Amino acid sequence: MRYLSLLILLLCLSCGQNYDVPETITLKSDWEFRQVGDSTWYSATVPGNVFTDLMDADLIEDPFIGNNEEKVQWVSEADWEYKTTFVLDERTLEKKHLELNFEGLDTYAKVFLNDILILNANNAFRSWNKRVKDLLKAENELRIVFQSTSKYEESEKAKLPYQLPEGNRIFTRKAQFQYGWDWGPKLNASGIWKPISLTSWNDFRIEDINIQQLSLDENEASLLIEINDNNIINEDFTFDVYVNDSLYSEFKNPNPLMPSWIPLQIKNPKRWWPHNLGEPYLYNIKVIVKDGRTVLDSLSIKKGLRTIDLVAEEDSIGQSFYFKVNDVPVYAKGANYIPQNSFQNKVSHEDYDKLLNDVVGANMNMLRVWGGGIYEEDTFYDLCDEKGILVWQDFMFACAMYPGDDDFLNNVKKEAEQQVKRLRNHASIALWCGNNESSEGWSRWGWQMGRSETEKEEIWNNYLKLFDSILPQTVSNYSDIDYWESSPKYGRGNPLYKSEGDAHDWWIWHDGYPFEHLEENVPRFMSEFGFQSFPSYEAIKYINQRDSIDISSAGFKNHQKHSRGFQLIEEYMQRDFPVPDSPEDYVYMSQLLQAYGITKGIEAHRRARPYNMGTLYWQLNDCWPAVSWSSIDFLGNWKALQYKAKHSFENVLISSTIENDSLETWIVNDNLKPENGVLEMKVMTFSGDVIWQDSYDVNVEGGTSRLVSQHNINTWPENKNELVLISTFKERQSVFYFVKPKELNLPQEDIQMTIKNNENGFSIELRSESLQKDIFLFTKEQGHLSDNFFDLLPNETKTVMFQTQAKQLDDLQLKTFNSFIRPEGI
Ligand code: BMA
Repeated sequence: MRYLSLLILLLCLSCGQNYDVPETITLKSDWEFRQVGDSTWYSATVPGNVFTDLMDADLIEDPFIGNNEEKVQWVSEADWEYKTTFVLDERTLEKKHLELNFEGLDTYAKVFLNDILILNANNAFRSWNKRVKDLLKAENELRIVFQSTSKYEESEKAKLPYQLPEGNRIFTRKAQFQYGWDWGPKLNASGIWKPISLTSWNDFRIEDINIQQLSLDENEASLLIEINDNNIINEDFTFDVYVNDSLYSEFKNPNPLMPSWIPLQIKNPKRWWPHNLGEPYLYNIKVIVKDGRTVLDSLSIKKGLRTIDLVAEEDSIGQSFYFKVNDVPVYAKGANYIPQNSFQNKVSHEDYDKLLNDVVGANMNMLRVWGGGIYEEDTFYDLCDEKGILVWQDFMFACAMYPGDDDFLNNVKKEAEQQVKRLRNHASIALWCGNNESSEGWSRWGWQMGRSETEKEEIWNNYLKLFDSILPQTVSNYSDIDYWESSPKYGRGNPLYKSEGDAHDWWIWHDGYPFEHLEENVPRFMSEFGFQSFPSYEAIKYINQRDSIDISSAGFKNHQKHSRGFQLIEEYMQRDFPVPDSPEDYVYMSQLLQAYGITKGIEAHRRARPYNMGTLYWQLNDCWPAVSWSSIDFLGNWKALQYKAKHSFENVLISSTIENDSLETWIVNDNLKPENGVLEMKVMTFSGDVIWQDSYDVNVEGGTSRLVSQHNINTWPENKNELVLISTFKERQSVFYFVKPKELNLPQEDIQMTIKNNENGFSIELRSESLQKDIFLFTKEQGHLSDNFFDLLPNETKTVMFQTQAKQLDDLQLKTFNSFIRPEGI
């Protein structure tokens, strides 16, 4: 936004105004690094981290390949030193104020400016500002020494008379997943992970703007713009406020010693909505501060006007858990989000844009930023605002109990203040949540075993200090967002998990329960449930650095971080699917298996609306190429789940299920308006012979789910494994099978494929005389298929668009689930 200052500067030149705006220089060049004690310096990238710098210097191999992760563990145990030099002109040196801004140092860092220690940083989630006018010269050196986190952690551990679950990571305020997770490598990075800049100014600088929404109705939005600065305000200052580029008011500051509060009314305000319910409209609000004819500073904020509430109230069932946006209950559909790369500097704006487009493209309206990762970059929240994606934001605490000493708590308090203030203007922020699974862990994971009562009390009291006092107070002091102590409210060991608050259902996967369990046990809001699958062929080839699909190499196995992961995939596959021999087919089947289980859950949750008001599966994305619960792999490829979730998340969903021999068909309508139409249902054989059909006039109110048809399945012939139900309602179609995939007696029939060039790539037409289930198209060419893993109905043509830069599509191949069905008796 400082660029805006420069723009204004140029404009002012042309309109006769003076300017004296703050100027910012980003210190990103000429950085070098070395291991502390070594004599050789190597070139470094800032922002960055020591792993990627070592890779760039060819000193280590890519830890995402094969077993390389193991070979680079020494890097985290060493201390590292970074330095740069920068030159300042006289004009800058003469400014009244000069401040160095460190947006993120990971983690224990001593910062020296011209050999003087100016900062001792100890929290990767905090930013640090240092006034340095007295220390700066024409030629300067900035040097930062990072101490390995384990040294500090060991010394903190020694101070405690007991051990806290889980491991030493709890002592260090940095991304917890970097210590290794069940989907991610142990790559504990250190370095300058966010930009460093130098800002200089004379009389005035805006530090931060907070736009409070005092009231909002059809006629008017009443806002209060709070400008935080550290300046003495001259009585002649004016604050010009622009709304969408039109001058709204020229405000004279009434009280020179107070922060500036500017009231702002917007008539007939347009609201911000999650994208599936309306337009995520954003106002552009700009403040320009002037002293007479001199422009001093300016800042723009994109502000969405909406109300948002978490409704967690006692009701006849237990405790509700749902979000209301603009007073309308919103069904939350989406996934849990983790960092996109173990090395944050490798995540580009384009990566954020693509992933969040994939979120919208799959009809999701909420992401949960999970507590073991990072508070995301501004870009992430800007894009969520723009694209209409709600964000459930965890504080960065996960699956552990944390220390309760004053130093730790004060450190966290400052972190929370900075983060809540940073994110409070974002329309997308729906909730702040204290931690991931710490409360559940304490109650249920055996963490209390072998501890004295006093010890337990102390640990739990420390938990309460942080999650029941410091964090909720910070959220309410600095924002109007709701706070939730821990996700889930209850673990699956407590039967209340189904009737109160949010739930994580890990009976599936961790406890090996069949997927049907999800249909039988629907909670009020499912904030986590998931199942693993293998990543794309491309990701597997990357891991092995070979062109063939090898899923048994030692290097590949290192990319499965769950101790029973392979075994659980196999068990579930045997239960519901055929188990293919070839690795290539096994990968395909694992993705179908994951999609089958998770969409079963999504649809059961949605059918249960309003008992259940949200379903967020675990997990959207990966931080490295891996076998994991993700629906989009590290390279951005959509797995079967992402395609199938797209259908299961559509605002209007036709969903069928069998309850005690009764086929029940539901229509779920997440739209605000009613949906009226005719539901056509037909049961047919795989070659298209219709054996039953019916139609129903249906009216489903907005924001409801309705059972629209019930039919006894025993009225149809015995061979349910050769039948399919096709239901259509207002151009939406659902395909439903009566038996498990492995029991289907699907015919073997040819598929005709016609490929045609078009402006954006290729169109692919497919046709077959009998039903083909789960057709998977794949090619070496990069691009995106409009649909994949779909069912092709008998004698119907399906056209898929392949968006790509490629000029040829010679290697397009397909798999069909039909080919895995062995004719009976063989
Ligand atoms: C949930 C998450 C993560 C974990 C995932 C899969 O509990 O919160 O901690 O990676 O399960 O085990």
